Amino acid sequence: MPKERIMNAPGQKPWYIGWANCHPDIKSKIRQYYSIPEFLPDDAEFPETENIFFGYEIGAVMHLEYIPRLMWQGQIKGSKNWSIAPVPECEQVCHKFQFYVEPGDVVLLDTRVWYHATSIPKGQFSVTLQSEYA
Ligand SMILES: O=C(O)CCC(=O)C(=O)O
Repeated sequence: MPKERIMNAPGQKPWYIGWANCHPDIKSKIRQYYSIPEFLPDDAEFPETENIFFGYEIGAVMHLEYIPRLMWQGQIKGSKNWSIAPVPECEQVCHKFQFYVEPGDVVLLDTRVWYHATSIPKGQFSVTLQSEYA
């Protein structure tokens, strides 16, 4: 990508990337910089892969995940808007909602049963670390 686009300079198309890392050497380097949220259960099972989402503006389109565990996600840099919607089976009792996270916030969401989309406020660069637990 040209440097102007990397930096999301005026007139450039924004970009947003989700990177699933499963390389053990990279994982141990990344884990020097964060720890698993302390409020997760001591006996929780964690996957070997973690995801890093970073970029500008666009975020993720509305979708459900097909993952084996519950998701947690820590906001590291910038802020992010989340839009959540129930699956059709729950629409009579569950409602759409939205929330906003800032650096230091941790989201716990069952992304297998709640549709979710994200967007980054204009002008901000968002970095997020995500994994799963059960
Ligand atoms: O953090 C994001 O922008 C997207 C996260 C997501 O789509 C997911 O956890 O399934």
